[in-house]
Amino acid sequence: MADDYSLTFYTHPMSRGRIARWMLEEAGAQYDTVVMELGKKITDPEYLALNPMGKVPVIVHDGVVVTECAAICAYLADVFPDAGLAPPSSERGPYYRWLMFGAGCLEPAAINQGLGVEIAPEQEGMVGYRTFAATLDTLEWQLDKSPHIAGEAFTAADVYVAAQLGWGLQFGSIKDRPTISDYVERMYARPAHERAVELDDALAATLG
Ligand SMILES: N[C@@H](CCC(=O)N[C@@H](CS)C(=O)NCC(=O)O)C(=O)O
Repeated sequence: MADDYSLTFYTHPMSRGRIARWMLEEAGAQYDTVVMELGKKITDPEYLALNPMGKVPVIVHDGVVVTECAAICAYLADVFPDAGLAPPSSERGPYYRWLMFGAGCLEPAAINQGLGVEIAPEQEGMVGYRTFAATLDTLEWQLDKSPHIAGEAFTAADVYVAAQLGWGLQFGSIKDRPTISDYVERMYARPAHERAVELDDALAATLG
């Protein structure tokens, strides 16, 4: 990636923006941060022109708008190839699989778990993630076989999956799952994660 790019990161430090921040730090990107207000609906027309959902995070890279944390992770891995955060294109099967599992199964499963949504046995066939427990069992099944979610190497899929598992551990919805806690601990020990947490914690402190 040439040095003369523009990259703006719209976020709030107490949001999913933390996932994107971690990924920006892994990629070694230079970026400007714009803090959005959370707690009431974003109505700023300029922001809604970037993301009509009125949600954070958003990145704008040389005029390209990317929303959705999983997409932001994948996009940054592609535009900062020197960081080595995505496998070569011929070997991307497991990478795509687990990144999409993170967005399509883990994210809704974790949110519904937090909201107390119960999946009745007769509903499991319709629910893409089956149940929260099945989703975690499946991640453990993979993590028992490889040190990273998509295999031997760390990738952008680890940022996305580990961040969500980390929140589950933090808020107590994931308990007694040593494979998962060991994985999150290893991912969180990465210097880029530590930098990202420091930056977001400092930002949060300025917001009071
Ligand atoms: N699917 C989005 C979800 C983004 C999201 O829900 N962000 C929350 C903060 S964690 C937000 O902006 N909430 C403000 C609102 O909905 O008004 C992603 O993966 O980035």
